[in-house]
Amino acid sequence: MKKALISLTLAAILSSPVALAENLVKEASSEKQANAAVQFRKAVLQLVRSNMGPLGGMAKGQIEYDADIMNTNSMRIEQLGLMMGDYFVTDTRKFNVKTDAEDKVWEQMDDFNSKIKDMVTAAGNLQKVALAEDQDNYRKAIGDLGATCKACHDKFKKD
Ligand code: ASC
Repeated sequence: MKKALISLTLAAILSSPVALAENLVKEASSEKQANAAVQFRKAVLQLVRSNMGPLGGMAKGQIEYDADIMNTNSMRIEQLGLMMGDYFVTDTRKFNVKTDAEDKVWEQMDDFNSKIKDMVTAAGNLQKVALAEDQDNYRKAIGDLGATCKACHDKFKKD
């Protein structure tokens, strides 16, 4: 009885896609599923963009320094970064979808995920700067975060 329970639990863990999601590439099974995957990953990126906007404005001096907004937005970007890899697991290359994603996303998924990790790290750092109300370093911290967006776009986004 106990043995059966253990092997059942083990089987559940081993077949769970969640535990391994970061490095799994899963081919989309239909055009409908591929289109949904494109829609969802765009939604995540749009949310990053909407949170990045005010930060960019602050770095450029177009928007007044605001540590609360910086804290909130950097925390959101960190969280969105933590889910971003999961939203790119579905490989849509086989289908005729309208996407800015380069094929390299699925050909070089480890590098793609490593660039996402850079964004998560930079967002975490910006949050620290915001919480410390460190007004000498926030522009650089925002710039460093923006640079991680650019590094990924340069390689993995069609222009
Ligand atoms: C933004 C935004 C991006 C990045 C990128 C950084 O604010 O919408 O896609 O920063 O421009 O280079």
